[in-house]
Amino acid sequence: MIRKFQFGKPFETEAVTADIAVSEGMPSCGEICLEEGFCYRFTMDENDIVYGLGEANRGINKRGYCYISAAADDPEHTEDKRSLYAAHNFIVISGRKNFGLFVDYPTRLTFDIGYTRSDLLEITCEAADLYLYVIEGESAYDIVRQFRGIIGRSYIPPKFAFGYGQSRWGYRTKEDFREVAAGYRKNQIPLDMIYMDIDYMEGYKDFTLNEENFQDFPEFVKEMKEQNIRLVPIIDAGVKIEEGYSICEEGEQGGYFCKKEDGSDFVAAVWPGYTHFPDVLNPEARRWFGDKYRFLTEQGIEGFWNDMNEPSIFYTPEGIDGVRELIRSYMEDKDGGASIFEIREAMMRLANSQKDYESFYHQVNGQKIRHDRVHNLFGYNMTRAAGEAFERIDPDRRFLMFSRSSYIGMHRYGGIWTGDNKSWWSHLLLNLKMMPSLNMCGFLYTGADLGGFGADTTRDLLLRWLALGVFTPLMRNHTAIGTRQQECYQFEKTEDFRHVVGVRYRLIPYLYSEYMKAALSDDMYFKPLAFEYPQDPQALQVEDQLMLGNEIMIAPVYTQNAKGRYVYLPEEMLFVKFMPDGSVSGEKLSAGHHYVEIALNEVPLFVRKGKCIPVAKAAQSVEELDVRNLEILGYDGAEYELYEDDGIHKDYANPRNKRMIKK
Ligand code: MIG
Repeated sequence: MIRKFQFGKPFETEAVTADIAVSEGMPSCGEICLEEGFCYRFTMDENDIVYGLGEANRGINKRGYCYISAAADDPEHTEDKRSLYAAHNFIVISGRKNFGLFVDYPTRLTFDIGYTRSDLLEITCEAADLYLYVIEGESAYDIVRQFRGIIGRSYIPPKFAFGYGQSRWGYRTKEDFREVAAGYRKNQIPLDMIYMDIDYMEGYKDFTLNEENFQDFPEFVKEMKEQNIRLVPIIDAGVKIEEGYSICEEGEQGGYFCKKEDGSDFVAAVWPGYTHFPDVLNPEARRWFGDKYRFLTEQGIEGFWNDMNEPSIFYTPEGIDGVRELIRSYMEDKDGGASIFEIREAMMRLANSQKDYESFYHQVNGQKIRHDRVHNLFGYNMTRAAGEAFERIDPDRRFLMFSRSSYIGMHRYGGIWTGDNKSWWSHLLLNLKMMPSLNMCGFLYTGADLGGFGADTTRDLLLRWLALGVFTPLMRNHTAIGTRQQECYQFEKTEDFRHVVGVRYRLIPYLYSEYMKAALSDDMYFKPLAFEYPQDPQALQVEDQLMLGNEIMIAPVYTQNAKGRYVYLPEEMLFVKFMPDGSVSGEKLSAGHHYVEIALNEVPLFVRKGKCIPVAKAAQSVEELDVRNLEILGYDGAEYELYEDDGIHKDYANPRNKRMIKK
C-alpha cells in the first residue's frame, strides 16, 4: 500500500516512475509539522530498526545517528560524517509497525534517527515543497519490494562488468596500461577492465585524449580487447573553459551551461582549472552532453565512470576574491586586519561552498531554478545524460556506467561506486554495510574501491577486501595518486591473489544470475539477514554478514591478523571454503554461533539449507568462462534456476535464458 502526499510545489525529480495519485489528508503513522519548513516526526519503539539511506555512513540499522542528504565531495569518510556523495532519501521503520518513507526532495534533508532523542525519528528540510511516499507492508522486505516497484527497473550492465577491474589514479600512457594488462596476464590473475582516470585526457578536458600518449586510440582499444580487457575512461562534470575547445564553445553557444544570475555562464575551478557545468537538468543540454560520449564509443569504448558530479567545486573566482580581500586587509593593517586564522578558514571554505551553490542556475522547462534548491540531482542527471545517450547510440546494447554522486532515479541509468574510501579495515566493513542499503534504493551495480583509495594498503587488507569484493557486482581495485602500488601482482605470493580473484570468476554464473533475477523482478541482490529471517531476534542484529541472492550468505573477515571469525547462522547451512589449491571444502554447520577459521587466501561462503549454486572453473576473463560445464555446490537434491544470456544485448525476457540445474 503506497500513498503519496504532496506538500507545497515540489520539483519533479522523476525518481518515481509509477503514476500514483496524490492522497488527501495526512499519513497515518507519524506527524507532520509545517511551521518551519517541513518536519516529519515519529516516535520509535525501543526495538524498532530503521533501514535504508543507501550510500550513508554507519550501520545497516541507521538508528542512533544523524544523516544529511547533501551530496558532497568529501574524501574523509570518518564515522562522524553525516553526508557522503549521494542522497538516497528512503528509509524503512521496522518493528511494532512496518512502514517506509521516501522523501522526494532534491536538496539538503536531515534524518535524525534517534540522535537528538533516542526514540525520535525526525526528518526535516527547509522548504516544504516535496512529495512524501508512505509505504505500508507486512515486513521491511515487503516494503522495499513495493518501493522498488515504483521507481523503475535497476540498471543492468554488460556481463564483462562482472569481471574484475584494475584502476589507479595516475596511469598516463599506453605503456602504463600495457604494463597493468601484462602484469595480470603474466601472473594469470583474471582481469576484464582497466580504468582510465583523468590523466588520459588532454588537460583534463572531457571528451579529449592526450594527443601525445594516445595516438591511434581505436587501435589501442582493440589491442586491449584482443586480450579481453576493456578500457573504461572517466568523465568529469566540469567542462574546461578554453578557446577553440569545441565542447566548451558549443556549450556556450547552445546555452547548455549553468548560468549565473546575470545570465553569464557560471565558472568554477575543478581539475582542468576554470570550467562550466553542463546544465544536465535541462533536457536539451542533457541530450547535448550525452551525445558527447560518442567521441569515445565511436572509438570502441563500452563503459564509463562519471566523477566530480556533486558537483564538486575547488573554488570560484568570487571565492578567491573573498580570500584576496582578507589577505589584503591582513597585509595592509596587520593588527586591525584579518588574522592568519581567518585567512586559513576562508581558504578551507573555498571548496564546495554553499554560497557558490547558491550562485548559479538551471533552466528546466522554461523555469530558472537556483542550483542549491536541486543540488542533489546533479550526479543523477549527468549519468542520465549518458544513459539516455546510450539508448540513442545503440538501443540494443548495454554499456557499463557508474557514477559517484547519485539520487534515487539514477539507479535506472547506472550503478555507483562509493567514492574515496581509505585503506582502513573499518572501511572494508563499511563497504559491506552499505551494500544492502544501496539495494533498497535501487542501486544494484555497486562496489567500493577495493584495497582502499586513500592511504597505503597492505597485502592482508587487500586480500580480505577482495574476498568481499568477490561478491559485489562492481569488483574494482582502485587507489589514489601517490599511494603505494596496489595492483595484485605487486605483492608477494601472487598465487593467493590469482586464487581469490579466480573465485570471483568461478562464481560469476551464479552472481550474474542472481543479479539479473534481482534486477528483473525489482528485488535485492544483497539483503540484511533480517529480511530473510524476520522472526529471528538474533538475525535482526547481524551487521557483518549478508544474504546474497536466494541461496547464499556471506561473512567476510574484516579484522587485521584474524585467522577466522564468529558467524551467526539462523538455520543450518553448508560452510564452503574455496581453498588455494582449487578444491572446495564443505561442512554442514548447525544453526547458532560458530567460530570459523578462514585463512588469508581462502574465500568463504555459506549455502542455505536445501539450496545449491553453480560454480565454474576459474578463467582469465568473463569471455573465457566455460558456462557449459558447471559444478554444483550445495545440498543433495537441490535445484537451481540459472539465468543466462549473451551479456551484451537486452533480450532479457527470452525464455531460453533460464535453465534448471540439479545437485
Ligand atoms: O579530486 O580523478 O573519487 O576515484 O581517482 C579527485 C581522480 C578526483 C575522485 C574520485 C577518484 C578519482 C579522482 N577523483
